[in-house]
Amino acid sequence: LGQKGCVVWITGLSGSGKSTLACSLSRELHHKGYLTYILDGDNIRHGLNGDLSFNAEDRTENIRRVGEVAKLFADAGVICIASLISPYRKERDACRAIMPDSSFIEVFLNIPLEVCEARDPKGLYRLARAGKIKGFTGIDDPYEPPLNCEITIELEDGKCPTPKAMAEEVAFFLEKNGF
Ligand code: GGZ
Repeated sequence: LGQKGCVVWITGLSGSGKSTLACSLSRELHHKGYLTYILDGDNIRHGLNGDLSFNAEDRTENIRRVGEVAKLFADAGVICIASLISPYRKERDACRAIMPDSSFIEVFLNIPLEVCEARDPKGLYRLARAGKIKGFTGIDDPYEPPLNCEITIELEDGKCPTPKAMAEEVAFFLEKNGF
């Protein structure tokens, strides 16, 4: 007990490893005795946000709703891990703005498009390149990188850090900042 709630907001391209980091971080924090909850864009789009598409207006609404739900979890004292592309800076900043000071931790998974595209875990980039998915982030839809995020995760010597290494970096930040 004594845990302070917060929102860890993971942003990055499709295939950058957001869901993997969210799971790994959640496991790492559970191990240390923290209560966490993951709001994953792809999952939430099957339920709460099942009415939303990928046009700009619906992505904006997707981000807004996840931000509001994340805030509820944080209010309840949970470390809420939100992982969605959230390509627009303005909407991410709006989610930050509704949170108490310093309790919105933005993590930018800065993995180059070429690397995400080479991974293509669901074959979506291939479909986007073939014009079968329109408005795919990074291909024919914008991604606006954060300007002032708390944590940036990048390739090291051309390789992605392991899920465990990424999770430890975020967990270290949380502990250092009193969560
Ligand atoms: C981007 C898309 C698209 C388009 C379907 N653009 O890698 P994934 O498959 O599992 O995660 C992506 C997910 C994106 O949902 P988010 O809620 O995170 O997006 S946003 O924050 O922009 O609202 C991808 C899949 O859905 N997907 N079509 N056109 N990603």
